[in-house]
Amino acid sequence: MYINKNSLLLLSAIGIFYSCKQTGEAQTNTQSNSSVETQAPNTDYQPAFKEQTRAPRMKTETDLQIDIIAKSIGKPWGMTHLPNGRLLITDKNGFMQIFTTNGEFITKITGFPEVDSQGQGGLLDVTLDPDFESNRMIYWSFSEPHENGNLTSVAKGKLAEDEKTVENVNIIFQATPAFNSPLHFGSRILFDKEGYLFVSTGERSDIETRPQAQDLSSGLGKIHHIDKDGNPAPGNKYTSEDLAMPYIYTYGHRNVQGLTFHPETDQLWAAEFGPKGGDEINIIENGKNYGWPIITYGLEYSGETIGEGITQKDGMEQPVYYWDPAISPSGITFYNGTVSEWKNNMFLGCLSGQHIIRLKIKDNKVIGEERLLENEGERFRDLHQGKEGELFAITDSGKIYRIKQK
Ligand SMILES: [Ca+2]
Repeated sequence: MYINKNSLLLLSAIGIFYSCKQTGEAQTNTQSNSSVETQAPNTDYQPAFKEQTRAPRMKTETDLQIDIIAKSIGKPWGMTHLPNGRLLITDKNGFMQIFTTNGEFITKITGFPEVDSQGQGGLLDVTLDPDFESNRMIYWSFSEPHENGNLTSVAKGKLAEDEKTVENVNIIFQATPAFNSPLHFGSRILFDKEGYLFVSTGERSDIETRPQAQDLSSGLGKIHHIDKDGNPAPGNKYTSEDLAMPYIYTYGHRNVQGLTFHPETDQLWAAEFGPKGGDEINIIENGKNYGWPIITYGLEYSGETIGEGITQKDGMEQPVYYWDPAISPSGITFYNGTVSEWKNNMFLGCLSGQHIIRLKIKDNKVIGEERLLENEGERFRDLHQGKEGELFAITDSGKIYRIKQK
């Protein structure tokens, strides 16, 4: 049969009309099939709103140059960059190292207080004083040995001129009580624009300490807000008159290992590990309760429900986004470097997921998800945007990746 151009148009119009009649359930399936996640969830919990999980798959169009710039550097956990652009990277075993942005080793820094590096503990995150160029002060979080076990602590010290030691070390904060566990230290630290420090802690992954995430007299399972000497930041909602720890900014967290500010809105965003499913990202606002362990989209590792097995409750915040199965988000960062299609996207380093997640966010909702470096077989521990707009990643196997536009 001879088909002219008009008939083709007519046929495609019929096709479009026909496919429109197939909407409803079929289209919902198509949408969920377009997610990067192809495995079934562990639960039949329903999201509180449709953009809360399994966003549509997306793909970076920009040509990327991805290099492993260093290998076998130790057990890196946190990183930042010095004013000259070089990378300052912690090592779980209790020291830090400096590398160039090409991965060349410059120096090892020692002189830190003793750390308990068993399990998830050790020398963890690092950040620079906002006035580093004049005072050379650095701040770090670590699991501190204690007669009752260990706890998440924050210390500060001056980076010596020769960059080989820290001087005048002071422990400024301890997330009490101490507990004997190698797990869930939280431990990202981040300065806000006013010069106050946010510190995340975990609930120590034990049935005994887990309820303390909801307890305002405990430092566990919180995001704290403190000044450079470890005093409560002004404006914290809970005071010691409320029988609360006055350092607490938010509560109801399981184990927050990701903290970052949105480059345009200045909102604080956090990522935390769920149990079996239920990893979350949240927008962090003063005084709010993020629900753990009362509400969660995850299960016990045994498959049992957690508590009453509920996902929503009045007075408790819903995550902006969650994952089931778990991908285990550690360090996170928003991107505002040279890759223009990545502007204001969130990147998350994933441990069990063994990839880097890129999320496109619009009006505080996730509208696209991409998995990067998913064939590397690496546990990505922290991400950091370098001075020249490169994205750096460190892995539990001791590699430094550098990702930039070709
Ligand atoms: Ca939550």
